Amino acid sequence: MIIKSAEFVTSAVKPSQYPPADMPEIAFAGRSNVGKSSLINTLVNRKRLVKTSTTPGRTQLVNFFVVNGVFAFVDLPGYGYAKVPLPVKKTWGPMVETYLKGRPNLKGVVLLMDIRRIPRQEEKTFIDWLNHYHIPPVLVLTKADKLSKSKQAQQRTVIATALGVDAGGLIPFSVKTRQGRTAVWEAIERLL
Ligand SMILES: Nc1nc2c(ncn2[C@@H]2O[C@H](COP(=O)(O)OP(=O)(O)OP(=O)(O)O)[C@@H](O)[C@H]2O)c(=O)[nH]1
Ligand SMILES: [Mg+2]
Repeated sequence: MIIKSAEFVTSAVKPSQYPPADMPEIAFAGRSNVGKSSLINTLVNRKRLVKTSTTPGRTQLVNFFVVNGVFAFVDLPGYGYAKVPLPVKKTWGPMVETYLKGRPNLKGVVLLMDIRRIPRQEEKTFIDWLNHYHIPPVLVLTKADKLSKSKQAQQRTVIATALGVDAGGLIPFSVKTRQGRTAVWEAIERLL
């Protein structure tokens, strides 16, 4: 994918604030602090298109970006971070669910998981839920630079088993080394 442009469009909490559904869209989801905003920046070769944070739970809105003027990326707020205030937690579920269920131009969801963590019920439920709504998932294992190549291979198998998916379908990725960038793009291009 050759990136000619990447622009922030808008932030939304409800459908009336979404931009028009006039181009194919890919959303990025995962626990807070897993590296969603960092992945988007790496994909579009920009350092700060999307704000990343040292404070987990910073992305609390549905943020829309347009790439090359022809498709959109959506940075979803992270889930499961304990320090997010309760009122924010209560709006997270409905806000994300409303987006995922009601977006006619949504072509797929990139689900990010930390390569060092064994996914729990949350991730499994989310994948089942995506399947139920016929939204194809792309599964990315972030922060791969934190593990050696052999440990990465091990974790990939452990995570695949925990999720009940094929290990080949899990893409190890790192912002630091850019490992996996091409593979993630290939998966996204297939969906677009
Ligand atoms: N070592 C390493 N650190 C990473 C990687 N990706 C993200 N990080 C770090 O993890 C932290 C969180 O990254 P973000 O991209 O802001 O995560 P997020 O999922 O968007 O977080 P929220 O918006 O809070 O849900 C930042 O300090 C990043 O620098 C990676 O591949 N390797
Ligand atoms: Mg973020």
